[in-house]
Amino acid sequence: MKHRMLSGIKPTGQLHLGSYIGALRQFVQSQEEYEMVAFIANLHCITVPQEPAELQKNLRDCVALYLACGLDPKKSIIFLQTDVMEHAQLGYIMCCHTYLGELNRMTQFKDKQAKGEANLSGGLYTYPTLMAADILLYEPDYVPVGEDQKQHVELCRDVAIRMNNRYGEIFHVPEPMIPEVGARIMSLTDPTHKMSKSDGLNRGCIYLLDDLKDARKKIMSAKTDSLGIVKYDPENQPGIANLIQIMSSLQDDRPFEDIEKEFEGKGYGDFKRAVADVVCGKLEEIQKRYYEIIDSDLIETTLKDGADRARAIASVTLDRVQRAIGMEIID
Ligand code: ATP
Ligand code: LTN
Repeated sequence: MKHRMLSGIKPTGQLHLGSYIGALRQFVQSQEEYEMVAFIANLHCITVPQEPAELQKNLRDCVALYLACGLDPKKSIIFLQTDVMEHAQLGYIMCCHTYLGELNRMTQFKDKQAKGEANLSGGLYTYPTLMAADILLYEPDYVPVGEDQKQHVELCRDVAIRMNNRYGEIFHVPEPMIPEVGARIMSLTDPTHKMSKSDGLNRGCIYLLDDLKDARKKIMSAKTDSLGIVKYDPENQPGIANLIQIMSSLQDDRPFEDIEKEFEGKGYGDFKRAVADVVCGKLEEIQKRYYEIIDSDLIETTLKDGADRARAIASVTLDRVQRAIGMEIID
């Protein structure tokens, strides 16, 4: 039997090269070998304020991009989180089994709080418990995510193990799967921070739907250093190391030494032009398919079929959990 893999993306904005390399690319590669469950975490989107029209566009774009990047609805289960009510219900149960001390250790929330952002929501604070439910409902063996999500998958494991000890084996405990290369793609303007949609001016972040000319410009003006050598040395040359990672991931995990060799004795201009060619080639391929899909009914049919298949799995898990906890009376 195939092992199962599950992951989700929270499209609070447009998907970018970081989410593609750190996550989406793994989903696509995995669907041959694993039974892939890939969902769109729209409940997670509203943990921060959203404009309804913009949110809807981002969700539709996200489904179209899943498909454009190569997820195949015949092989993978693709659905919208709110189409499967079991997420919210198990999320509440997980929340009731998670300690405040555990939530207080989550660095993503602490970072947001430290930035002094006003009116952070309760949903943002408890979101790792909903994420635990997202995962456990489908009993996956692996959860492919970028480095920033590892702590949340570990929390999910801790709470699942604790509940298994208390109620019997109600959950299958999964492992996070972090890619060796590309787990943390950095901003092009500040290679000490991760590439993110919350990057102020957006010059450090390449969106999958960026105009190709803009994407090229962002790479050509990426921050580098004054050493003038194309070498993978994240400590002393974080900008160049980031570009090497981007190039390697988009060229089927091409070895870093191979890239270093090709650019031996050449300037950063030549190297950046080559990286821009590779990135724009990939974006062009994705965008071509995106425009074929975005106005077609493939989005609706994919989500309908995906939700039916997802519900069939999730309802069995939720029922087992509620029964074990002693919450159910009728069948
Ligand atoms: P952002 O910081 O842009 O808001 P996010 O991590 O909050 O991104 P998602 O878009 O849901 O939100 O991320 C989807 C997946 O992509 C997650 O598994 C995340 O770990 C991964 N990911 C996001 N940014 C990067 C990055 N810069 N490098 C590698 N992986 C990333
Ligand atoms: N929290 C993740 C998105 C996410 C997820 C999940 C990833 C929600 N539920 C379950 C893997 C498994 C994020 O912010 N990127």
